[in-house]
Amino acid sequence: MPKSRTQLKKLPTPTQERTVVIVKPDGVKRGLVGEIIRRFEQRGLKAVALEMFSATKDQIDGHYPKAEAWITRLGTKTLDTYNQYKIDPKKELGTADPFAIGSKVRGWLLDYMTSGPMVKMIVEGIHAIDMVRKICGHTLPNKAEMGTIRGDYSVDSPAAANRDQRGIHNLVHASETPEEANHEIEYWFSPEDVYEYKRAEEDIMF
Ligand code: IDP
Ligand code: MG
Repeated sequence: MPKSRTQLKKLPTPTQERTVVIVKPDGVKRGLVGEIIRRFEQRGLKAVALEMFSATKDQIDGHYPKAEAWITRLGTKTLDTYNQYKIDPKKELGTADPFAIGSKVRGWLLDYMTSGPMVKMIVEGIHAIDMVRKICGHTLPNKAEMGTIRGDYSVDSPAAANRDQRGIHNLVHASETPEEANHEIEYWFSPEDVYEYKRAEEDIMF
């Protein structure tokens, strides 16, 4: 017998995802927690876990990937910006090796992410991982489009941050891939932190 439309509607869509958003210390200290959460909610994405916390360096060390490819990519992003603005990485950082630069940046990140309280949340919705990244905007505030959180509220760049030997202040963290999202959900939340509920619009939107 064919399934009724009602039954089909109850099946979860294959693109329903959960992702992790963390309002970083600069976002909390600038009073942007509400504004940041609002942007996800207004898009139709749902907060299913939410908490203020402060992290230790060890915890942040376990949060960010340790794979060589990830660290090299972090350094490559910096080198791209240096090329664009004709900054000599050797003069600025003592090396032009992307892995060495990525390792430095990763270290600065531990300081940044432990410099004050943060707010962590799990955001759920259709294509949540990519949608949340889009709402956050480009990693580097100097490249982030207007209309995104980073584009509307931050102005930092690798050139400025690296000179001060600190992480780029870009207000939010958001998981980049399904693997990162799964790791971060397991890492920062227990099953009892997560709530299931229906938003009023769900019947109309889907
Ligand atoms: P993402 O946060 O957009 O996923 P990633 O490349 O994963 O970006 O980098 C993690 C964090 O490291 C960034 O959000 C930013 O705070 C910081 N960061 C990235 N590149 C640099 C840099 O060149 N200098 C200082 N900090 C950086
Ligand atoms: Mg990332």
